[in-house]
Amino acid sequence: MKKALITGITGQDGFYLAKFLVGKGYEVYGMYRRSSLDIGERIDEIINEIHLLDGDITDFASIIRILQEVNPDEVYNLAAQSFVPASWTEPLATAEMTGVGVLNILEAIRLTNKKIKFYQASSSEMFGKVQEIPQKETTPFYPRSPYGVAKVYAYWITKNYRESYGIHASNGILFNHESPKRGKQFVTRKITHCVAKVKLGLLDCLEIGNLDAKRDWGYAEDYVEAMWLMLQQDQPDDFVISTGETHSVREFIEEAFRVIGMNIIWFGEGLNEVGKFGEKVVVKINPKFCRLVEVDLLLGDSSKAKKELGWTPKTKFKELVAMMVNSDLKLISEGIKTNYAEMKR
Ligand code: NAP
Ligand code: G4F
Repeated sequence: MKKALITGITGQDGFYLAKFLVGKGYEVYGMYRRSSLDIGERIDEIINEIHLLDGDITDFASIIRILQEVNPDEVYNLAAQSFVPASWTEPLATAEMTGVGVLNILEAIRLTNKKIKFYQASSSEMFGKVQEIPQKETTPFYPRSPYGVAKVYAYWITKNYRESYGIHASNGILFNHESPKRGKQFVTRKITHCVAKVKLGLLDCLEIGNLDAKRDWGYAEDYVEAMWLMLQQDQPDDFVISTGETHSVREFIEEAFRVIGMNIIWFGEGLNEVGKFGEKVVVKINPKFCRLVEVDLLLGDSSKAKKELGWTPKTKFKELVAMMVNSDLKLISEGIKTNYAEMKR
């Protein structure tokens, strides 16, 4: 039985990857940070099928302890401060977690067992102010946030440990991927959660930032398979994982409202633009959700992953939006705890 260690097990991807690896017959170990709150919310349904170990990727000692205890065949590093706006308010913590944390893991692998295969959760945010459309493995990086800059460091240190020490270390350059398990401060889940509340009469209006930013949105469950495939290759390498379609925040909102039977129409311009259903304003702009600098357009070309890994995305944009809206409708109407405070960020 192969053993896999997942950092960031309590996050969106941690859940889907753990579920996928358990399904493949792996013994799965997850690293989680000690918290004053219950850590189980996302991983509840698989908690009895995995082993949890407390540690922090900024704490080198805890990584060494866990590697010695588990001796995994594969390590998937999903842990990061992953919310882009928080990287401006907490730039040093972001650099430590999202950047240097990766070096901690690689160094721990080098010291304990160089045969461990390593996956790094790299990001399309590294392309930032895009130098080419679509973006592929050879597109130059131009990060636009402290988060993006930290991910560029993490990308290069992963590549460097591969070249310097022969470690099987791969970067998955994943474009945005979403699901019903997505954190509620990210735009897709914020939209689907608010739209569900509007439908249930619990909220009048969705407050949003830049309507015209475009993203290549895929489904997280499809994307974790690509992570695993990268570590099954004879040689480590770097791969773009994306759908090859881009949509604006505006289109995501329109589609989410369509799922609940509301066709919204836009009026006005700039900060005064509103989305209306009949006479009722159901979307308005709040500048506090706009960024210091923006990543305007992401669109990935994952033909290398298709050719070399045999990976393709399965879930289409409209299916993803419907899945997320319907899940939020169910969660809210069943009265499952939701955290509105998170959306105020
Ligand atoms: P997420 O839901 O925010 O999960 C992040 C995970 O990292 C959480 O389990 C979090 O723990 C953990 N974590 C944060 N700091 C840590 C630390 N110092 N030590 C140990 N664990 C720590 O993110 P995600 O969407 O699943 O994304 C997974 C990874 O892929 C991240 O590295 C992200 O940057 C990257 N990525 C994501 C996307 C995307 O669209 N989702 C695209 C490209 C790359 P807590 O629960 O305690 O906070
Ligand atoms: O959902 P977002 O916060 O995701 P973002 O910034 O693209 O980052 C996500 O994807 C990256 C991959 O490219 C990951 F590496 C990263 O960890 C994270 O998972 O914002 C998407 C877009 C942005 O352009 C933002 O300005 O939506 C725009 N937006 C408009 N109104 C908003 C809002 N974003 C948020 N979070 N909240 C808003 O109200």
